[in-house]
Amino acid sequence: MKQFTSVYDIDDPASLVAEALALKKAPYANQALGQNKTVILVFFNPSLRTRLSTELAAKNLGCNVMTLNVADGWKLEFADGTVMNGGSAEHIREAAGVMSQYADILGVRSFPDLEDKDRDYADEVMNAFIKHATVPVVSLESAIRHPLQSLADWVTIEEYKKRIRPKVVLTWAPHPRALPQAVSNSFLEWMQVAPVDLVLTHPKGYELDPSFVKDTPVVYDQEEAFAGADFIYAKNWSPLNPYGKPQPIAKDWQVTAEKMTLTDEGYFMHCLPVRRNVVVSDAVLDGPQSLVLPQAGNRLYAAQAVLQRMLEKG
Ligand code: AN0
Ligand code: CP
Repeated sequence: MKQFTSVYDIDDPASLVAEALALKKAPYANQALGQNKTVILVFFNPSLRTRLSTELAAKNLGCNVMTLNVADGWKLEFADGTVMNGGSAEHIREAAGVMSQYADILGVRSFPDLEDKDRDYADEVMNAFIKHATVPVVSLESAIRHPLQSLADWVTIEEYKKRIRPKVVLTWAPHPRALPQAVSNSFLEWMQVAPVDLVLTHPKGYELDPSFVKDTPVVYDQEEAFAGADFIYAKNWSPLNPYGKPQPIAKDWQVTAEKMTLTDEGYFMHCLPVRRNVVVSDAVLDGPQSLVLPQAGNRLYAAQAVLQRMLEKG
């Protein structure tokens, strides 16, 4: 596996889910695989879960792991053919080429700037690393996707589902800041190929990109969407139009205990970090229906399954 950036990099995503669940039972079974192998994780943006779970996943496989948190001082140039007489000190061609000599696998996190949709959706940073690195690249969340999160989400749904084909609802929820669409885009992509009935609900004006929504049913009435659901997956995202500019929106899209009663004793999911009593009420988050901690726990086995495949088939 040369890259892990979306569900389309995987021929058999259900098998990858099974591999993650197998690793959960025996996380140290493949420690010889990573012997004398090095994983470098580059973070252009902050992280709690992705950084720690991916580091631990690499260590569980016996790898060395080094994390580079990019501070403002390291200005990388991504465009080709530029005259570098401005603020950028180093080009991705050299940076990726150098890091590839120290690493067997490179992981990269890079958020969108939420100013220019075309530029963000070109996923420049992730694609530049893939182009110029000579080792496999894992997305640790790009401008438009968060595949390790979605894989962990699928693993969690697999563990907790009470019927063969559960109803899974992705709902928009309020947030005080403009957030990326990456988690939601990816969740749609992975759930579209998972054995679930997927429904998307959001206020008018928060439509996601059609290339990600595809034929997923969109319901503008949140309570109608929640009816009979097995899993409620909440996430805020900023609008595509006007791009990255949150609109004043009634806070009545918060997920509450009352709304959860519309589901079929459904579970609550969120990728974290979550704003309490903005995105979701304390009663839901602290109640028995909340899966946010097991979901974050599964980030470890999702990352480990992906790294394992890269080490085996890289
Ligand atoms: C980020 C986002 O929405 O993409 C990271 C989520 C995993 N969220 C925040 O920055 C709050
Ligand atoms: N869910 C997630 O990716 O969290 P971090 O931003 O803390 O890595």
